[in-house]
Amino acid sequence: MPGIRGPSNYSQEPTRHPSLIINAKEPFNAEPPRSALISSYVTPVAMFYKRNHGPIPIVEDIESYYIDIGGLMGSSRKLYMRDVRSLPKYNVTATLQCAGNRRTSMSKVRTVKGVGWDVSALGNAVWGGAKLADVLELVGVPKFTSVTHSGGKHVEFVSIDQCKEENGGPYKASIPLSQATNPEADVLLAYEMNGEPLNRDHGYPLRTIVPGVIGARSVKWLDSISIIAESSQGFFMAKDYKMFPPSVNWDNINWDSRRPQMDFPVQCAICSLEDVNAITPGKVKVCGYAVSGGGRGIERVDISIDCGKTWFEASRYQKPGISYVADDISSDKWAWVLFESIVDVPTSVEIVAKAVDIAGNVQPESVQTIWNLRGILNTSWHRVQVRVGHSKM
Ligand SMILES: Nc1nc2c(c(=O)[nH]1)N[C@H]1C(S)=C(S)[C@@H](COP(=O)(O)O)O[C@H]1N2
Ligand SMILES: [Mo]
Repeated sequence: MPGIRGPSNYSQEPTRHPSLIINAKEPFNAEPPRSALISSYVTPVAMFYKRNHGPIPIVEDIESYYIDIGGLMGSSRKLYMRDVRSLPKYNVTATLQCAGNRRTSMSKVRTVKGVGWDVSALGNAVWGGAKLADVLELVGVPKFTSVTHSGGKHVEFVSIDQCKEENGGPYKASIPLSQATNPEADVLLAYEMNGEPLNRDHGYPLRTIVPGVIGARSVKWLDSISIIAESSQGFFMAKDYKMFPPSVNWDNINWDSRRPQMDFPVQCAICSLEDVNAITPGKVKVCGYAVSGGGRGIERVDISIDCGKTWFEASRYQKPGISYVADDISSDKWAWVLFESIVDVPTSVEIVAKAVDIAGNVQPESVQTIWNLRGILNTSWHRVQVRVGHSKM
């Protein structure tokens, strides 16, 4: 592939911010500290979680870099960066969340397989690029197509990185063609993040952004795009990122029995407090994020300090100073909301948060009921313990 190369070892990794919490070194997987995550609505690139399955690719010559687009669409062609840039540019503010966010706390119930994450395997960025619907139209697939004449129903994104799960092959994922050709779905071929060219960690020179869907479908370092009949058979679609019932274990698992996870469910987490914070009695600021998949806004965030017997509502905002209205055109539909509440804490307690989205979906109370062997989609009520005392602990 001209212009870009996927190294087979970790000798040429980019430098990263020293305050990131490293969950795995090779491949590099890291998240920001909780407090840094909620210090701004748009997450700075340096503080954005990094989720990789192999060494970071290297662009050797951006002029000769192109992606191949083909498959079940009657033709194929090469798409250079200048072709992508010639299409209208959109800036979409969208939260990317790894399906493994909060896996560490799920693994405390029963062991799960996968990289451990606290609550910061997500971030909110302004992604700049061309709409995939425009790109597909450019190559002959009209808007709002769900099946092509040759039977194509999915769009597969193939990267250039070398992943051990793929036996050294590239990362792949797909989305339905109907979503890819719907301009309202805001699926992007992005070349910018927060107004700057994507950096290597986040997919330079070109990645997919699929708003409202688990991060695993937003393929970085694109090499090719292909219209295919069924959803991608790549490892991360077919044998990973599927949600199994609690009864399924590694001896009785049947991967084909479940569909690849796409939208993520409603989620929230308190980020102003760690487990276990020692505080002095009195007012405590409880802040965090709430987000739902599929473009569903956040209707409410509830806080409790008596294990869920009574609740009060936190205030929500996206842009500071502007009140957030779920589902309103003034709000960023693909983006998280931050929440804030002042709580009076006289004694040591557990502080709990849960969010409700505009469809009325609520987070489940306990992690036990949603335990699954891959440890994905832990969206249980988020709990932090605070210890009240006058002495330093
Ligand atoms: N090519 C490629 N794309 C990828 C991945 C990867 O390992 N390789 N990881 C996926 C996963 S699981 C997530 S959660 C997001 C993370 O994106 P980020 O590192 O920009 O935060 O990228 C997705 N796209
Ligand atoms: Mo992920």
